[in-house]
Amino acid sequence: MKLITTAVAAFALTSTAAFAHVTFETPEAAQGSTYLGVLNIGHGCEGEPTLRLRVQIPEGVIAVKPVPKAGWDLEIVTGAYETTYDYYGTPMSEGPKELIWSGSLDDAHFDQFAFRGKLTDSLKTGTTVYFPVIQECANGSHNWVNEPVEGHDGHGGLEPAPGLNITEPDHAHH
Ligand SMILES: [Cu+2]
Repeated sequence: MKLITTAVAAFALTSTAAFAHVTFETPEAAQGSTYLGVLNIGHGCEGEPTLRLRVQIPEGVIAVKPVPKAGWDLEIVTGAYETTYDYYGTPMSEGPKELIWSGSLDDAHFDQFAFRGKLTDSLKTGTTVYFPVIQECANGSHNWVNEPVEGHDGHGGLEPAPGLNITEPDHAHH
């Protein structure tokens, strides 16, 4: 098991089809853009409903705001960033580091959890940024915190973290 120890890992293993896991609806976004991250929750835990979803915000993604969901409690854990970022002229050195939704999602149902955040220039074009997700159920949890492994279905201790590919900044095309 290879735990993600840095927020940004090499842009290499992106072809892993992850239809049943926790994945981003839009798995790529431009450097410097404001990203709407929509997480697909494909299943619960061995048939059990999901009771809590904890989404960790990697370094370099700032000013994050979660989208509230009816029937779910929402908690925002804030903390210091590793550096001070410029947010449209305002220095920003702290903010949301983890988003926690608490409620219930049946294993037979599908749902999405969303947030918006600024992808700073510190996130390099051509890399994949991973958002570790802990999915808690009454009978245990899925820890989507690993780098994807090619050719592995991603269960049994190798649950891949949802990844976001950073593409060229929009102004590069002008
Ligand atoms: Cu899965």
